[in-house]
Amino acid sequence: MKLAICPGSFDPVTYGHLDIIKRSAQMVDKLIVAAFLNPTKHYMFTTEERLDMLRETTKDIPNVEVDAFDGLLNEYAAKRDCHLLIRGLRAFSDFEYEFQRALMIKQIAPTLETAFFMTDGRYSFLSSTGVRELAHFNGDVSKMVPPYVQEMIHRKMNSIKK
Ligand code: COD
Repeated sequence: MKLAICPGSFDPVTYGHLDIIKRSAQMVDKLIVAAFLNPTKHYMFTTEERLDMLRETTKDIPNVEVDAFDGLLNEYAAKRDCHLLIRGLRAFSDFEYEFQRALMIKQIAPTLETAFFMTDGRYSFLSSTGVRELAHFNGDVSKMVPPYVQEMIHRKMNSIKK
């Protein structure tokens, strides 16, 4: 079975993420979308919220499984018996970071390959960081995230302001 992992923070999942998830899922038998749990990082959304948004927005892609991982990505991949990572590339700045990461992963796990999907031009500007910043100042994120995520952002901002 051709298996791949698409790892990320997904804080929150955006149309940019969903585009690479859909396109890469077409090329494998199963795609695991794995949200990283970093205890030292402050996320806008809790782990459960990030997973819930991922599950809801990928529910129509039958070969996608949503999971969470902590620790090293290569160890998680080994545990899932997976040898392929999927990452997205937006601009040259992504390339430099991703290039270094892919080589580092190759160094510690030589049988683990990383494949890159070029962003769709419509989403080349899009990042979770940008969405969070816009949300913070009540900006319109409707073209950046699905309605379900928009609603979650709305609720989160309301709960913060209370
Ligand atoms: N278009 C295309 N791709 C996009 C877009 C877009 N608009 N937006 C995001 N993406 C891609 C990103 O390039 C990335 O490939 C993926 O979607 C996920 O993005 P994020 O921002 O949600 O997630 P990241 O990049 O912060 O995730 C980092 C990891 C959690 C994967 C990383 O920190 C990790 O592997 N941590 C585990 C610890 C570890 O093993 N570290 C050592 C690695 S050498």
